[in-house]
Amino acid sequence: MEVVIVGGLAGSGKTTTILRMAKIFNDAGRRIGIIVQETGDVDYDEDTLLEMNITKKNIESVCIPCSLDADIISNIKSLYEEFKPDIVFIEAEETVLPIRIKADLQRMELKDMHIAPIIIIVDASEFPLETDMLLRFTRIQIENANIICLNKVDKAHKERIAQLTHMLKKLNSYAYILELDAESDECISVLVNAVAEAIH
Ligand SMILES: Nc1nc2c(ncn2[C@@H]2O[C@H](COP(=O)(O)OP(=O)(O)OP(=O)(O)O)[C@@H](O)[C@H]2O)c(=O)[nH]1
Ligand SMILES: [Mg+2]
Repeated sequence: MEVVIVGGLAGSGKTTTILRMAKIFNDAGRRIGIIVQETGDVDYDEDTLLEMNITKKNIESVCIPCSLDADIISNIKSLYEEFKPDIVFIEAEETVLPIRIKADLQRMELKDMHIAPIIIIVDASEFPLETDMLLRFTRIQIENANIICLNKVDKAHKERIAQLTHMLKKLNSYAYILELDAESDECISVLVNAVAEAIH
């Protein structure tokens, strides 16, 4: 079971990106599970999930670290036992650090579980261009990301994207930064390939 943790600010495009990736992996025959801390406007569309036979579990306790850990662990365990997914996507609420979820998952020592590169989604049309403007949790998310998606590039000026890329590289020179329009097939397949290369 591969676990793909997706973080980023509210409205950055996490749900859209996860659903698009899930569809591609599902079409390739992988069983998909999703764990989400529901806070946003755009919910996962139940019909779409049903069509793809995706099992979704909601975590209700947001911003309470202890119960959050317990929730993620119990949800991952039951998902694993009941559904045996090949890939589980975790959509983290914006203030939650994916690196922390990763550490909690690693402590579980669940057999057959592998943590995929951490994905952080950034809204390229709105994300601050100065490091001083970043909230602490956002900065930590960027610093610890393995893949940073500059999403909504369809809405952002080229100059802004270049400035943003420069700023993000200063914070994290190791991450793979890719431009994304989560609503375009071509962009999503680049992301899916990057994830597929890292998982088995
Ligand atoms: N123009 C544009 N809009 C996008 C793109 N990706 C997502 N959106 C839109 O942005 C809005 C927020 O997307 P979501 O996928 O719900 O974002 P989220 O990060 O899951 O949001 P929360 O769960 O509220 O934190 C929706 O209206 C999407 O349709 C993109 O690449 N381009
Ligand atoms: Mg969402």
